Amino acid sequence: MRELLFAGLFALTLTTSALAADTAVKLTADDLLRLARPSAGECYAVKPPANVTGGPEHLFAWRSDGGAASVRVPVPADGYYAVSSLGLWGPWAEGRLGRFVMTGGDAKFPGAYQGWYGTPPDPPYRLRDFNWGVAYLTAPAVDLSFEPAGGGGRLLVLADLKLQPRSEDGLKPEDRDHRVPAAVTATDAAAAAVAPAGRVTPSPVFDAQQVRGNEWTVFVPHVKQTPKIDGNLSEWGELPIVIDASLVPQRGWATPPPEGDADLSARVAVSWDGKHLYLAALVRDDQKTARAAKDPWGSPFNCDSLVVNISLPGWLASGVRSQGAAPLQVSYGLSYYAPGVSPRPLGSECRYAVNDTVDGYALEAAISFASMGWKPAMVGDRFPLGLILVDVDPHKPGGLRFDQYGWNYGPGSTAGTGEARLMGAEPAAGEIIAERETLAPGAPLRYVGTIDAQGAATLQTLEVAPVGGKEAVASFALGKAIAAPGRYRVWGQLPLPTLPEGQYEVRMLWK
Ligand SMILES: [Ca+2]
Ligand SMILES: [Ca+2]
Ligand SMILES: [Ca+2]
Repeated sequence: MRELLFAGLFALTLTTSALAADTAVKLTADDLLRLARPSAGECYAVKPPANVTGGPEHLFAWRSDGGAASVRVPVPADGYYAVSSLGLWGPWAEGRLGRFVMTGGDAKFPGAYQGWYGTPPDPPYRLRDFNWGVAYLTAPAVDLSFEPAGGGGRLLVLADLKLQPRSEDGLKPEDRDHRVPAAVTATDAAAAAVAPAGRVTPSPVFDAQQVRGNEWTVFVPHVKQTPKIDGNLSEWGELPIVIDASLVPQRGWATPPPEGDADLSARVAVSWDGKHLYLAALVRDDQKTARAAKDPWGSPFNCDSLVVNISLPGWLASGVRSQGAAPLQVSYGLSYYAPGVSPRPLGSECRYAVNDTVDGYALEAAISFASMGWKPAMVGDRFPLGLILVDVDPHKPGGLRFDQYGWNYGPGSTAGTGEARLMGAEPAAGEIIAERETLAPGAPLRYVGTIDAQGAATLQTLEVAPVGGKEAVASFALGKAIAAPGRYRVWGQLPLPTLPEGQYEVRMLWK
C-alpha cells in the first residue's frame, strides 16, 4: 500500500486570483464548506501552508466515495452564467486529487476539474482557474453538483465557486441547451443565501436531513470488557460481521472467489475504547499458511491474513486531536503465524494474536487510534473501514492457491468503503465539525456534521466546550427527534456572542 502524506497536500503555493468586476456570485471556501451536501464521502477544510499570507484561510475539500456533492448557489436573476472555480492543481498520485464534472438538474457542464497533472515530473501544487462551462441558471437559486469522473483520484479541492453573467450573443450553440431549473423551495433558497461574516443569529440553528440508510455504516459498540489480546475469544460475545459469499456483490467482492466456506470464510466483531479499536475474527481456512520462517515480514497478501484498511478522516487526522502528519490510508496486516513464532510488528501500541482452531484460526487485535493519526477516540467518531480476508493454499492446484474477500467495499471497488461509527450507550451518535478551528469573538459557530441512528433517539442538547474534554461553556436545548434509522447530514450555527476567541468543540447529548 502506498503511503501518502497528508502534509504533502499542504506544500502548495497559493496565488490570489483577481476577481472579475462582473462576477455576480462568489462562494468562498467557507461558503462551500457550509453549503455542500455530499451523498457520500466527506467535506472538510484543508489548510494552506503557514507561510502563505493574503490567500484564503483554508480551502474546501471533498473526499469523494462516489455519489455527488451538491451546493445550493444563489442566482441574482435568470440568465446565462459562466461557472468557474479556483481549484487546487498538483502532481498525480493514486487516491489523491481527482477528476470531477459538474451537473445541474439534467444539464451536464462541459468542463471538468482535473486536479492532477503528470508533466513535468513532480510538478508543484498551485491554484488555477477551472471553467465548468456556461449554462442558463434560474433565480433565486440552483443546485449544482460535483461528481467524480474516473481517473482514480478522490479529492476535490476548491478555493471558491463563481458565477459570471454572460450575454446571449456569442454563446456556443450547445451552451444554449444547458438550462438549470430553480432549486426546489423558496425556504431552502433563503437558507442558501450567503450570510455576511460575523452575523449573529438570535437562536441556534440545527437542520437535519436523512441522506441514506445505514447499509454502509458499521456500528462499533464501546467495549464492555477490555479483551486480553491472546487469540482466545472468550471475552467476545457474538461475532456479527459475516465474511462469506453472501456479501457479494452488496457489500464487497470475492476475487478470485474461494471454493466454499470451509476454504475461506470468517465471522468478525469490532469494539472500541479511547485508545484502541479491538477486533476479533474466527476464520475458517482448510490450509493454514504462515509466511516462511526464514523470510522477513513482507506483503500480507503472501500468506493467510486479515488486512484492516482504514482511511483517515481529515477532520480528525488534521484537527485538534491530530497526532501529526498521517498517511491518507493506514493498513494493518493481521497475518497468520505458526505457534512459537512472533506476529507481524504493527506499530506503536498495536498488537494481535492468533490461535489455531479445528477448521482455521482465531485472531484478536488491538489497533491504536494514535497509529491511525488521532487520539483519543470519542463517541461519534467515524472513519472508512474495509477488511480484506486473504487465503493462500500452496498445496492446491494452480488457480486455487489464492483467493480473497473484500468486505465493506462498494461493488468492484478497492477504494471506496463504508464507515465505522463509534457508538456510546444511545442508539444514535454523530459528529459536529466546526467551520473554523478558532472562533472569532462575537461570531456564531457554524458547523456541519452527520448522525447515524440505529433506532429512534432524541438529540437533547448541543454543548459547546473548549477543546480537550473540558466543561461546557454553553448549551442549547434542541429536543430534536430522529425517528427513523439511517445516516443524516446536519448543519447549522450556534450564537455565542460572549465567548472569547478560542478553540471549541460541539458535543451531542442524546436521550
Ligand atoms: Ca482474548
Ligand atoms: Ca483455504
Ligand atoms: Ca490458507
